Amino acid sequence: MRTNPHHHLTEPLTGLRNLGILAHVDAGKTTVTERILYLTGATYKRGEVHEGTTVTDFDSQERDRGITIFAAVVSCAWDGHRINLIDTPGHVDFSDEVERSLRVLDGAVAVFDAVAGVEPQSESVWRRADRHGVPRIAFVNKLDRAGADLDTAVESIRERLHVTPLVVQLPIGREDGFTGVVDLLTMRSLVWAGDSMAEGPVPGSLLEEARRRRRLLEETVAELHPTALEEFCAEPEISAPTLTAALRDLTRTGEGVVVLCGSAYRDRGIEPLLDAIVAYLPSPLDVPPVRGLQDGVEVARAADPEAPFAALVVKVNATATGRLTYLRVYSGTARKGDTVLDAGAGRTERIGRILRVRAERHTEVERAVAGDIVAVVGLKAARPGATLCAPAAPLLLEPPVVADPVVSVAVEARRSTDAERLATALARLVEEDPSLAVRTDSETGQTVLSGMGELHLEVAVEKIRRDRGLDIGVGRPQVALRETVVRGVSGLLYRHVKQDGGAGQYAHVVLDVRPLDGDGATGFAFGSTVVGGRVPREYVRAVEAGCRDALADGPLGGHPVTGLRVTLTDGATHAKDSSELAFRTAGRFALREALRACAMVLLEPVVEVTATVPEDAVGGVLGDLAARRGRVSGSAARTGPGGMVVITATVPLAELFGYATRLRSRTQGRGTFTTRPAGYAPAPSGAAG
Ligand SMILES: Nc1nc2c(ncn2[C@@H]2O[C@H](COP(=O)(O)OP(=O)(O)OP(=O)(O)O)[C@@H](O)[C@H]2O)c(=O)[nH]1
Ligand SMILES: [Mg+2]
Repeated sequence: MRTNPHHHLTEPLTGLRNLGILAHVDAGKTTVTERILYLTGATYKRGEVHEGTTVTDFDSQERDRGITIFAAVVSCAWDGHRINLIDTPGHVDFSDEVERSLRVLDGAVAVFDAVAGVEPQSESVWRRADRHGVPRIAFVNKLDRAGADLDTAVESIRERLHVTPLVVQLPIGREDGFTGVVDLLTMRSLVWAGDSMAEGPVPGSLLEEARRRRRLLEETVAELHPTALEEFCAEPEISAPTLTAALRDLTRTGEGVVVLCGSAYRDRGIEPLLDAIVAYLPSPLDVPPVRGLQDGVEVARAADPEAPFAALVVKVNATATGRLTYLRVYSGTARKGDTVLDAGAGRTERIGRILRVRAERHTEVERAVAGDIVAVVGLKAARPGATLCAPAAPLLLEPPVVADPVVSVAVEARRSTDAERLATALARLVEEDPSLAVRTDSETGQTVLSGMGELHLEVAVEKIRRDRGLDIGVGRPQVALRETVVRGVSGLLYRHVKQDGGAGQYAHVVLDVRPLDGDGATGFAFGSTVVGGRVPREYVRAVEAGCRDALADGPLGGHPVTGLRVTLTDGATHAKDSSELAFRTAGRFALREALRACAMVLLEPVVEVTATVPEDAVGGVLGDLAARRGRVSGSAARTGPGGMVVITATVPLAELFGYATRLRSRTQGRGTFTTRPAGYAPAPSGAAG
C-alpha cells in the first residue's frame, strides 16, 4: 500500500490535508508522525524518538531530551492526497507552538495513551482546538502496553472531553498480544506482522462482539445524523458509505469524534489512521474562508488561487545559514520572485525561493497556492504571526494569540567581550519565538529573558550555547508577578493642562476604577459613560490608550496591572488646545494616580500539577506539595494506571522550580508530573519579585 514518493501530484485543493498531531507529553505524537512518513514513502527508515533519529525532532536538544520542542512541518502523500503534517510539542512550556500551529490547521489527530487515557495536557490542547474550531479524530496509541485498554480510554474521552466517541475499530488481542483491529465499517480484520498488513475476515471468536459494536456505532451515529437515522429506521443496517459520510459530517461539526486505535511503536494501526485522515478531516476548501481586516473593515477571503495573495507566517527558523519562513497561504498564489507586503509592519519583502518541506530534503516549487503550507527563503524580517499579502490588496489577518511570559531569568555573557554576541543571539531567538521576551532591568541593568516556564528558558539558553558556542551565566528563575485592584476608587479627576505659549495641551478626565468580576480575573476592560458629547469619541479612545500605557507598571512594584475595569465618567475639552495626545497623556496619569489610591494586591502565577506516583510515596509527595504552598484538589488522590496514584494540586509556580528533581528522588525515579497554567492568585506578602 506504499505509494510512490516521487509521484508528482498536481492535486486539486480537495486533495490537501493540513493536519496537526496533538497530545499530552509522550503520548506518541512524534512516533505516529514518523510512522506516517514511513508508510507514505516520505522516509525509507523508521526513526525512533529514543534513538534520536526521527524527522520531526531534528533539533539536537530534542534528540538529547527525547521530547518535541519545536513544531515541525513535513509534507507527504497518501492515496492521491497530500498531507502537510505538523508534529507539535506536548510539554506545556511550548504550548504557544501548539497555539500557532492550530491557527493554520484544518484538522488534527489527537493522540491518547491507551494506559493513561485523557491526560491534563491533552485536555488543554483539546480545548484550544475547540476554540479554533479545528475538527479532530482520536487515535488511542500504545495499545501494546501493559494495562492498555481501549474501552477505558474511550470512556475518559467521553467524560473528560465531553464529546461523543464514535469508535470504528475493535482491537484484536490485548497488550503484548495486540496484533490488529476489526474495521467496524467494512467488517474486515486488519492484522499486522512485521512490515506487512493483512486484510481478512473477522476472526470467529470476535464476530459477535464486532457485530455488537457495529450496531452500537450505528445507533450512536443515527442519534446524531438525520440521513443516517432515516436509513437506520428503514433498513436492517446503515450501509458503510452512509456511515462514512455521516462520520465525515459529524467530525466537521464536532458533534462526534471518530476513534481509532493502534500501536505506533509497533507499526500497528497507522494505515487505517491515514485512511481516516483522508476520509473524515476537511480540505482547505471545506473550512470557512479566512477573515481579515481590509482598511479596518472585516472581509472574508476564499481559498481561491485566483484571488489576491494572503498568507500567515507560521514559523521562522533563523539559522546562521539563512532564514526559513513557513507560510500558510489562505488565498491567491505566490510565485518565486514576487514582492509581498508585511501588512502589520507596512514593509515589503521579496520571496526568493519556495520550498515544499520533505523529510529527506526540501524540494523547490514554482508557486504556492491558496490552502498550502510551504517554506520560503528570502524573507528578511517577517515574524511569526505576520500577514504577507499582495501589495495591491492589503489584508491583515488576525495573528495567533501570544501568552504572557510567566518566568524570567537574568542572563549574562561570562566573557564581557561576548556581550554583543549574546544580545544578537537573544534578539534572533525572540524573532523566532514570540513567547520569549528580552528586556533590560531598569534597576540592575541585567538582561532578563522571559518565557513560558523553566524548561522553555533552559532550552532557549542552551540553544544559544550550542549554536553560538557562548559561555552564558544564568540567574535563578523568577516568576512574573502582576498587580490587581481589590478595592477601587470613583470620581478621580485629573487635569492635564499646558497652555504656556505655542500649541497647548488640555484634557480633563474623570475615572472610576473597579476590580473585574471574578476571583483572580485577569484582563482590562474600559468603558465610557460620558454623556452629551462632553468628550468626543476619538478622545475617549485616546484615554483608553493612555490607561493601557499606565497598566505597564503598577504602584506596588512596577509589575503589569491586570483584572480591572476603568470607566470614563466625565471630562472637559478646550476648543483649541485639546488633542488625542493630550487625552492619552491625561488617561495615563489619571489611571496611575487612581491606582495609587486603590487598594492593590500582588498576584503570582499558579499552576495545576498532576503527579503520578507510586502508592508508597503518596504521603511524602503530599507533604512536599503542602510545603510548597500547594492546595490539593477535591478528589485528592485517585488510583491511576498500573497501581500508581494520581495527585492533583494547585501550586504557585514560584515553588515549582527544581520540582522535577525532587519528585524523582522522592519516588526513586518512578514519579512523573505535568503542569498547566491555572491563572493568578494573590501572593503572600513579601513574595519574591
Ligand atoms: N509501548 C509503546 N511505546 C510507544 C508507542 N508510541 C510511542 N511510544 C514511546 O513513547 C515515548 C514517547 O513517544 P513520542 O513519540 O516522543 O511522544 P510525543 O507525544 O511526541 O512526546 P512529546 O513530543 O515530548 O510531547 C517514546 O519512547 C516512544 O518510543 C507505542 O505505540 N507503544
Ligand atoms: Mg514529540
